[in-house]
Amino acid sequence: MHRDWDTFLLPYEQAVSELKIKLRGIRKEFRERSAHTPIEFVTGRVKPVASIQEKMRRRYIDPELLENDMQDIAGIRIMCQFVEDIYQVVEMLRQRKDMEIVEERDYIANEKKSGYRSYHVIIAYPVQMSNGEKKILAEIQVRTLSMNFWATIEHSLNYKYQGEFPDEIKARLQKAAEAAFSLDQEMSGIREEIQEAQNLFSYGKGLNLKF
Ligand code: 0O2
Repeated sequence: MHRDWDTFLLPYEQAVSELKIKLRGIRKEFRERSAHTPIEFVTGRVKPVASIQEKMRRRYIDPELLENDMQDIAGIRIMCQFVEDIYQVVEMLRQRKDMEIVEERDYIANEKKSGYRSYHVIIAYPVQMSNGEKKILAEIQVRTLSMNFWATIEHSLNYKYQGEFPDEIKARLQKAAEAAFSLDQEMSGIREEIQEAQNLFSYGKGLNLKF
């Protein structure tokens, strides 16, 4: 099947741009109110064509069913300070009227064998194109900074080992994943202290105080 990838990916690019703006807007809104923001930062990408093709081969995805069977062509990542923020963000996503949640995968309560943790939300998102509305699927990954640190490192090692990690590296990565999660739990334990300090800090900035 011949596909014009540029045309195919247009609504996905539109969706990623819109979602980044909307989610960054939430962060801004919290900051304006000087409240603790559950969103630390947001990134997004459209999966490169080579990665789409590789995943189609690996997962035996029928090219005719690509739009339905590959849910992460449009990908958004929301980074949070605390695990509790993740669930607040997910609840905000559930309440939104501009997207429909089609699936949720809690890889925090059910971490992957690799040690991977994140909360995945698959949404159906309507994009207004010149020839009408197109609903596309997008994957929103919500994770703490610490989960993101681990996933980024593991992902880059994956390129080197193509998923076939030597046993020692695999074990070290699993250990590192537990250490990262333990950091999250420690931080959650002193969350109120930290947030109080952060509120003081942003209050100070508002008054132009130097501290
Ligand atoms: P990218 O864009 O390079 O990150 P599968 O990919 O087959 O395991 P599935 O069903 O497509 O799984 O969806 P899943 O597992 O909910 O989410 C896939 C995405 O989650 C991956 O995208 C990663 O971004 C992330 N992810 C899942 N498991 C791991 C893991 O063990 N380590 C890391 N670092 N990330 C993981 P892709 O396809 O890798 O693309």
